[in-house]
Amino acid sequence: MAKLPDVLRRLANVSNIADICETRDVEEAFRRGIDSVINFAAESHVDRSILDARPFVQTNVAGTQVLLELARRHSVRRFVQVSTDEVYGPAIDVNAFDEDDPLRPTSPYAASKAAADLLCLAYHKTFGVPVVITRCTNNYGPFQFPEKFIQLMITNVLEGKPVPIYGDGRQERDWLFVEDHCTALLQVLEHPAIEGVFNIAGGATVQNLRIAQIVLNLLGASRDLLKFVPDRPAHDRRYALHADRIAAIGWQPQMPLEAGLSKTVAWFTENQAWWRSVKSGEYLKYYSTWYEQELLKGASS
Ligand code: TDX
Repeated sequence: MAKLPDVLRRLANVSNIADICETRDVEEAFRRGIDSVINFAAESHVDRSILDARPFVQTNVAGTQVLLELARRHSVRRFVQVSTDEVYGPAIDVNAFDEDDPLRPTSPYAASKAAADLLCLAYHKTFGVPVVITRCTNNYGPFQFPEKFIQLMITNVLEGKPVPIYGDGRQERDWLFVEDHCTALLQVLEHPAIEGVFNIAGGATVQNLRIAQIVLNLLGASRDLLKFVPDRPAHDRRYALHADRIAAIGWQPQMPLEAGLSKTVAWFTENQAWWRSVKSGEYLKYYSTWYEQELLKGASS
């Protein structure tokens, strides 16, 4: 039997949970006495799901089912499914979504996360797996993969490259600092008696262009670096969540947006070796396929 650190190292190297199930590593980890699960594992980038939806279904849907099944068999104390505001679709005719609002995902990514949420609820109802689903708004902060908007922007500016802005740049997102998200998840994990769905929001819904301006100011860069590019297909105009339910169990975000952005810019400025190595190989292939081919196809059709 492999030692636990070996198993973790192997898990860290496998991007597809459905595949590792076949190696039985996950089952082995459960046998060693896991009492709770937080499922962070996901393919998470909307643009990549437009290029190829298959790994999103594999990891986000089939992978979640693997974990739910093992959680059921091993009678875990709690199963926290980390989901997303995107499952509700765009918040256009409402100020913000509540946990009981219908799911109307638009991208393949969002649809795969909605499917996983429904599987979790089904495992709760059918088998009594003690599931709690959390739906967070857009995360940002240190170590985030530089395909996401804020990190892509910071690293492109540091490389002297243009910053792609989709469409008119007036889409709105609510931004949640990663450490605030983690404290919310711990609260949900450790609470003695909860179930169901909890929205987690940063509380600041801001246009993309405003975020870009703050980041450019923090880096002392010119607005000329912004490059308006064709919009992402089916781009959700606005996300916003009510987070009263998690507030009622004692959580509030602590990080103001500008302070969080300043911390994030400082981290990426100081940790260039990390992101420069991430932005090589497969990343460069993805970047040119998406920004130099796919987006432009949409514009010319
Ligand atoms: O190059 C870009 N230019 C741009 O204008 C990128 C990558 C993004 N954008 C826009 C699209 C969105 O309006 O910025 C906004 C944020 O984009 P992303 O970082 O791709 O996030 P989003 O599509 O909002 O989805 C995110 O929030 C919910 C995460 O990627 C999901 O994993 C999470 O579930």
